[in-house]
Amino acid sequence: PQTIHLADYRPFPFTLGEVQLTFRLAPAATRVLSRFTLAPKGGREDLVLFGAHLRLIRAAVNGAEIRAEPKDGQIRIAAADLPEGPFTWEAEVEIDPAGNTALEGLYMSNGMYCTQCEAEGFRRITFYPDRPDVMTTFRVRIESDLPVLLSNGNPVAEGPGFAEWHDPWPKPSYLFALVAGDLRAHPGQFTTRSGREVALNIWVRPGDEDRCDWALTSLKASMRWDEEVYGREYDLDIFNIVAVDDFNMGAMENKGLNIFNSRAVLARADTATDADFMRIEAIIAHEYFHNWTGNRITCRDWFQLCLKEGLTVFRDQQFTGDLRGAAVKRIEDALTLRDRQFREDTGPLAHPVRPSSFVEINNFYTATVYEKGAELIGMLKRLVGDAGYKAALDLYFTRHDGQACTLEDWLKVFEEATGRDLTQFARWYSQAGTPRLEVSEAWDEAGVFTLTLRQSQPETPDGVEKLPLHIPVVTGLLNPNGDELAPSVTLELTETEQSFRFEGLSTRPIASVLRDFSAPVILSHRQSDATRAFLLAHDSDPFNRWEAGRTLSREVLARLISEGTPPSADWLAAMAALLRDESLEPAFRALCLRLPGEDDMAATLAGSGLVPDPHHIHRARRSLQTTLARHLAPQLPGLIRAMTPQGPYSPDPTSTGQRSLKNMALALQTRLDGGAAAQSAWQAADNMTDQMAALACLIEAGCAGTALRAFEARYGGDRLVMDKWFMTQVLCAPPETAADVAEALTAHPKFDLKNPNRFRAVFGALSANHAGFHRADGTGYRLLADWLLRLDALNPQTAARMSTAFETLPRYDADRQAMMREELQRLKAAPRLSRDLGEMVSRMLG
Ligand code: HT7
Ligand code: ZN
Repeated sequence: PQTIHLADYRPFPFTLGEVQLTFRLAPAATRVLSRFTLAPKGGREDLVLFGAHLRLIRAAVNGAEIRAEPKDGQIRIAAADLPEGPFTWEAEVEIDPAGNTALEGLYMSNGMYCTQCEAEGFRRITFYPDRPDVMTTFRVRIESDLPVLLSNGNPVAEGPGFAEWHDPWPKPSYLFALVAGDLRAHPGQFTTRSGREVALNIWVRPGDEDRCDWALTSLKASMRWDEEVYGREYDLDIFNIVAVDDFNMGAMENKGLNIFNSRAVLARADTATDADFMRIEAIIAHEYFHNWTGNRITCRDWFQLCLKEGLTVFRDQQFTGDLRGAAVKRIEDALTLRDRQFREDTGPLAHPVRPSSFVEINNFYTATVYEKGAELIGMLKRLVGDAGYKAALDLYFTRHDGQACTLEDWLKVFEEATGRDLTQFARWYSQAGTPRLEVSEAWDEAGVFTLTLRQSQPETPDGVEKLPLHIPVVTGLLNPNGDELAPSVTLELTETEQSFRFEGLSTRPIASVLRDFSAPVILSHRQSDATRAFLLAHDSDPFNRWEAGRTLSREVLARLISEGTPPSADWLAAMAALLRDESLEPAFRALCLRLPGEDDMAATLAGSGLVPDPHHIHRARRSLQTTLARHLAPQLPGLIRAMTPQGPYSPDPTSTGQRSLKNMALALQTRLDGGAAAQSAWQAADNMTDQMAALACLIEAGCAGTALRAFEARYGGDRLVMDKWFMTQVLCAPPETAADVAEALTAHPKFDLKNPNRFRAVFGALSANHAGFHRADGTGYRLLADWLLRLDALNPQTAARMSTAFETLPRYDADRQAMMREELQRLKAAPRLSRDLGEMVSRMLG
C-alpha cells in the first residue's frame, strides 16, 4: 500500500463551483448524480477525482460524454483531454448502501440511510476531489419515499418523495452528510446573541423520543458557551442531530447535520449512567464547537488533523470544566491522557501530534492527535496568558474564516497577536514520545532554594532526532505550615537543564511542581512519603493535591507488587483523613480513593525497567483494596448512606460526585462483605448509575447470576443498555475466565459483529480486563485476533482501532511477547487483510 507524505502536499490545481448532487435512494442500488464546474487555477494539469466502490454509469465534460476509466481508486483525465478554460463535470454512479458494512460513505443502519465522510468517505459516494482543502457550497436533492430527508445547510424545497437542501457555507467533502429514514424529532429552539432564530432537532428512531432531553439541553448550553467564551455564533437557520445505531466512532460534525452514535445522544435516568450523561454533554459540545474550529476553518490536509481536533478537544474540556468544576475535570483529563496517550506514546504506535506520513488516515484519529493535541493548546495558552490567547483566537477566526489551514497558520496568529517566538514550541508537533522531566532541589542556609529541571526525550519508532522542548512548568512553594509562599509561577524550561532560584526564604519550602499538570510529561521528583502526604493535605493546587495522593498510592502498590511490602500506616491514615474531609468535594475524594489501574501499574513497572506480571499485579491490587477497605470499614456504611442523593435522579455535578463517592465506598465494602451491601444497593437502585455499580460489585463478588438474568430480562430489547450487560460481564470477570466469558457472549443471539458498539462492548472490555487479556496461556490474545479477522472483512476501520490492544507488547515477558507476535503475524499473513488493519499490524510488529 502507498504511503502518503506531508512533504508531498500539492494544492488542487482547479477551483470548484457549487456542487449539485441528486440522490435516488434505493437500498442496494442508489444512484448519485453529481455536477460541478472546475476552473484551472493557471497552467494545464491533469484532473484527478477519487472514487471507491462506485459503479460508473456515465461521465461527461461540458455535457459531452467521455470514456473515464476508474483505476486504483481514481479517475485521471489528462490535461490535454480537458477544455482550456472552466468546464463542467457530470457523473452518474451507482452505489450499494445496504451492502456497505464498513460504515463509511452512504450506508444503512436499521432501515435508515446515513453517511460518514470523514476522512475519505465521500469518495464512496461519487467521484470527487475528496480532500479537505477543496471547499465549495453544496446543493442537494434527495429522492425517496422515506418521511425524513436531511442534508447540510438550510432546507429549500420539499414535496412528495423529495427534499432539497442548500448549504451556503463552503465546505470540504468530508463534512457532507445525508440522512433518510422514518425518524422522530425532539425539537427545540435557540436564539443567537445577534437574534438569529435557530430550529434545533434531535432525530431518533420511533420509541427513542423520551431519551433526547439531555442532548438538547447540552446543545443549548454549548451554543451559549461558545458565544460567551469565544464570541462564536451559529450560522444557519437549522441545526440537526441524528442518532444512528451503527457508527464507527462517537459522532461527526457535518455542517448543520451532526450524526451521532446513538450511545452519544440517548439518555434517560433508567438507561444511562452518570458517565454516559457526561460523555453525551461533552460530545454534543465537541461536535458543536467544530462548527468554527473545523468547519468554518478546516485543515489543509489530513496531516493537520490536530489543528481542528486538538483545539476542539481543548474547547470541550474548557466547557466541561466551566460547567462541572475545573479541578475534577483536569484530573480526569490527565488520567485519560496517561491511560491512553502515554500508553500510545511509549509503544510501537507512537507518532507525533502532526504525523509526517500515513498509509490509512483513519488510523491517526488517536489519543496523540486528540488529547495530546489539546494539551499543546493548553500549554500555548499558559505561555501567552489568557489575554494573549483571546487575541490570538480572535485573529485566527477573522484571518482564516473560510480557509483550509496548517499548523504554521495557527502558530503564526499566536506569534503575531502576542509577539512571542514559538519556533521552539513548534517542536511539540513534530516530536513523538512522552518527555521526562526530572526535578532536583537544593537548599542553602542563606535562604536560597534552587529547583533544577532536566528534560529528556525517549527514542521513538520514527527515529526522529529529539531536541529540547519549550515546557511550561507551573510551580508553587509552600511553608512547612502549609501556607503558600507566593503565587504560582510558570517556569519556562527551554534548555535540556535549567536551574531556577527562589531567594530570601527563611525556611526550606516544600515544592509543588507541574501544578495543574501544566505539560504532558512524566514527572520524576524524588520526594519522601511524608512530603507527599503533606502535599496531599495542604497543596492549594487541587491537581497536585490529588497527584501527591496518586503518587503515594502508586508507590505503595509498586512496593507491594515488587517486594511484597504492605502499605504503610501513614498511607492508610492519609486515605482515611481524606475520606472524612467534608470540605473536599465528593467527586474529588472519589478520585483520590481510586487506586491506579492494573494497566497503569504495568506501565509504571515497565517504565522502571521491570517486567510486569499481569496476574501478580491483579492479585496485589485486589489485596491492597481489601486492606484499604478494612482500614476504612467504620466509615463505609455511613458514607454510602450520606452520599445517596435524595429526590429524583439528576446528572448535575453535585449528585454525580456524590454517587461516584458512594459507589467507590460500595466497591470497598464489597471486598469485606462478599456482596451483601451490593445486593441491597442492587435492590434499591433507581437509576442506571447505581444499578451498574451494584452489578459490577456482584460480578466481582461472584454472586451476580440472578442479577444478570433479571437485567437481561428487563433490558433485552434495549440496544444501549444491553451493551452494558455485555461489557460489564467481561470487564469484571476474574482474569482466569474473562476470555471464556467473552467467547461465550459471542454466541449470544444478541451479539452482532456488524454493530461496532456491541463488538466494542465485548472486545473492548476484554482488552481492558488487563490480567484477563494477558492470561498466561495466550487465550485472550488468540480470541481477540480471531475476531479482529472476522471484523476486518466487514469493517476495517473498527478492526484496526481495536487492534491497539496489542500495542503494549514490548512491556511484557518473552512468552507473552512471543504469543502476541504470533497473533500479529497470523493477522499479517491473512489473505485480503485491509489496508487499515495491515498498517496497524505492521507498525506493532516493528
Ligand atoms: N471528526 C470526527 C472524526 C471521525 C469520525 C467520526 C465518526 C465516524 C468516523 C470518523 N472518522 C473520523 C469526530 C470528531 O472528532 O468530532
Ligand atoms: Zn472532533
